[in-house]
Amino acid sequence: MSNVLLRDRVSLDGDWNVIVDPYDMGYVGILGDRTNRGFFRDFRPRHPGDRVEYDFDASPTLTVPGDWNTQDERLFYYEGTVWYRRKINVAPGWFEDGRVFLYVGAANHTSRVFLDGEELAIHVGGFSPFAVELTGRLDPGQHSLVIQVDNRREPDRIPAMRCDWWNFGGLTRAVELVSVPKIFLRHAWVTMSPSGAIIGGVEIDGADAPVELSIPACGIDTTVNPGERFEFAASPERWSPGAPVLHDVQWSCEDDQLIDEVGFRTVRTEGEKILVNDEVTFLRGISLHAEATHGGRRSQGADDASELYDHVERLGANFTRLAHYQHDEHMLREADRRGVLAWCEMPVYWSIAFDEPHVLENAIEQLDELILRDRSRASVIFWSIANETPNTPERTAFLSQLASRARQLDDTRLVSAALLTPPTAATDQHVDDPLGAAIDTVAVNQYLGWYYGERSDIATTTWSCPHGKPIIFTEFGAGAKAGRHGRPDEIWTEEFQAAVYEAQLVMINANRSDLGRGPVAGISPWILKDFRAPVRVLPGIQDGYNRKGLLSEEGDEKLAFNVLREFYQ
Ligand code: GCB
Repeated sequence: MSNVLLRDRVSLDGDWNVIVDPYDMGYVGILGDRTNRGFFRDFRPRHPGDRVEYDFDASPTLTVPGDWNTQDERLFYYEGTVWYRRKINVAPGWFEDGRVFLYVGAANHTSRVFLDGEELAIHVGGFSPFAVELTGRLDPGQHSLVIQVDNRREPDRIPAMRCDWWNFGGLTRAVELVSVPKIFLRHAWVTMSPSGAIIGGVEIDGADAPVELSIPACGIDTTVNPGERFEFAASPERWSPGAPVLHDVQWSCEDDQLIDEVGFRTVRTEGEKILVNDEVTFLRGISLHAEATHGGRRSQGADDASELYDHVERLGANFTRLAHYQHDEHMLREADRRGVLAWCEMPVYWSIAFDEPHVLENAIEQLDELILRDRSRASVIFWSIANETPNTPERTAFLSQLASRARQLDDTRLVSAALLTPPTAATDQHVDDPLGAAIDTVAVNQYLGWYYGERSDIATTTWSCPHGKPIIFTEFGAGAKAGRHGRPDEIWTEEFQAAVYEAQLVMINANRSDLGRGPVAGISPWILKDFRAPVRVLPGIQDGYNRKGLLSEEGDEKLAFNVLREFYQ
């Protein structure tokens, strides 16, 4: 279900009792089969001789939402299963007439949901939301809700065995009960097509019934048919980067009603340019991980989103790359309110099992969960299907299918993927990846002046691709430890990082498509803030952090922050 933030909800956030279960014995028995006496039964001894070898009531707690790694030192590097248990006390009268769903904002990576001992659902994917219907199961009284969360890295998961970020485990986003009427609006979305029409769709659950749609700013007050795409001509005041205008959109169907705030803007490409509201727009971006501005923990919720976008605004960016997975819905709503464009991304990162049909199936599920949730957000202009994947026929076939699926669900936005450039020092960089044919913009992660190439050559480097499409530098950058100073040729100093930015920005200016100088239509340097990554081991410098942030992990600005800020101003 989508539009959950617009609905009546009962929060299940707070302390949950947890059992850490590295061998998964709360689910499987000694011979590897599913046990019937697993932790999900939430048993308590009924008499002194009763053999129950676990006890949620006496077990420690973790705060939900939150990663487990930064809440308990012993779980810092933990990858495995943790069982979460929360009692739900249902008062008489609750949920009597309508339906009720459990909604989990994100649980990394695979989770199973149990209510009163019964297994109800499994969800695969660590960053996208899911709903489980509990209608008829929450009579007045006390209930046991158990969620098994397992963040192991596995070859057939997405992402798979390796990535350059912390594998935060747990119920990392809000967990809520959502009540809706018997017949309800399961999905309802509206946006603006590239030609400026108001388009959208609606799906209802429970019965077939007409849906009323009212958007006063568009002069729309009409009935729309569930399951069909609608399209209306209208000219509302536009949402645009830096000038975010949101309009009331009201949906009603039988007893259900949703009131959303939606912005309308167009986005399209023309040759090597990107046009927003038919104006050629250079993307002044910045990349972000979902990590809070303080404490090196997973970010979640409206407050973290607002703090992250405060920094984005101070930088003067008009675009954010939300890497490398689906971020919290609050991030996109914040971007809508602030007038900042956004790139949403799938966790198809580096090498995954591109030849496994069930992996493609899961990628499609995860993509659906992202697009169905965020299709009405004006800020979102890109669905990105992958980051730095190997150029093989299996990869290209897999990602071409994801690109088609994205367009099937939403053909109003651009589809892209961040590609690997061959790590060469050449000053005429040619990005030739067959995936370029299947996507609307060719996004390139390039590390000239850091992983390869002389800094002195950066400024004169030129870029091309065989597809005649806009190129976006979705990454460039250099590492620096905040507070470390020295000469610009001394690695890890703020001066070194600032000098790489200066050279890159000269080159970027000389290749900008909005100025008619080349194919580069935008940038989102890597990255706003230092972020945790277990692969970053250099003592005294990295200490478990990727140091390419413009801000330290505590939000202190490095010199490069101002270099980019001045460029954006
Ligand atoms: C990349 C990856 C990103 C890494 C970054 C780095 O190309 O896309 O996830 O964190 O480089 O710092 O090396």
